[in-house]
Amino acid sequence: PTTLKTYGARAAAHPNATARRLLETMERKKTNLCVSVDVTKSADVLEVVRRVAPAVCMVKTHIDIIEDFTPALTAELARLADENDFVIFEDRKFADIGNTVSLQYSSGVHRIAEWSHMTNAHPLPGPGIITGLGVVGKPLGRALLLLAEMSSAGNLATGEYTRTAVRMAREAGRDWVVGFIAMGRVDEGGDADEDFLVLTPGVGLVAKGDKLGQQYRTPREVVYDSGCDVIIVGRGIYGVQGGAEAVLAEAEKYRAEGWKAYEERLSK
Ligand code: BMP
Repeated sequence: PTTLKTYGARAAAHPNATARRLLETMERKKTNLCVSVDVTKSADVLEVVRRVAPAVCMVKTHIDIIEDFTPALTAELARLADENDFVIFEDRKFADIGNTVSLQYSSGVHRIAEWSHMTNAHPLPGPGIITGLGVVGKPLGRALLLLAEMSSAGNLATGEYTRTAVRMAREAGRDWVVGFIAMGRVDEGGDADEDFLVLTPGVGLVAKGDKLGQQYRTPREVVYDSGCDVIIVGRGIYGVQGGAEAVLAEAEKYRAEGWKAYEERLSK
């Protein structure tokens, strides 16, 4: 199964350029940590990213929360990604018909496809959302994730919905849909050479949740117990007390925990 293969071996066999880049970076930097930079000013985004860069394989953005957005921010993020060897994931959660999402992905103020290596979509509207995003993203070598599950209490992405999301990804092909936002290995039972990435939010070493339904598990629960590939951590890292130094130290703590859980999983 996928969970017993190294990130490096998986990189070598992957048909999608962005998935390959991510898996190679994970192997090279020994990190399965993605930091979610959910702050609302450009300078603060860049400050957090510069701090955590050595510890991450990926930086996740919500570009629509930035109050002072200009294209200089995304240009600088792209530059930092190349300089520091990480992948950018805009957590856009597209959820409309194919024609609309292709416009939302390519156009508007944010022009997401221009700078974000990876993005994600809800499978809710049906396969047209995958095709519509693919018209824009595939020629650029981008990658798409489907939200097969969510971390928040009471969410509807369960059971048959989750299974249908996985079926939609298989039908779309791994050269475009490279994996899932999910809480575990939703892709079990696939072909031997199938390789989906599972990226998992709702990760915290201290808090068990927030007041708005978020639910946290530890890196070990996510990577070792549930077989996920990438841990996504937001407030647990950028929200830590103690300023910029403390942010990198905290990121390094999560990186080490996530990597240890991965190494133990390989010899399960
Ligand atoms: P935090 O670690 O601060 O709780 O942030 C989690 C991040 O992951 C947020 O950016 C949120 O939008 C995202 N996320 C999530 O928490 N649960 C999901 O199911 C899907 C997400 O994208």
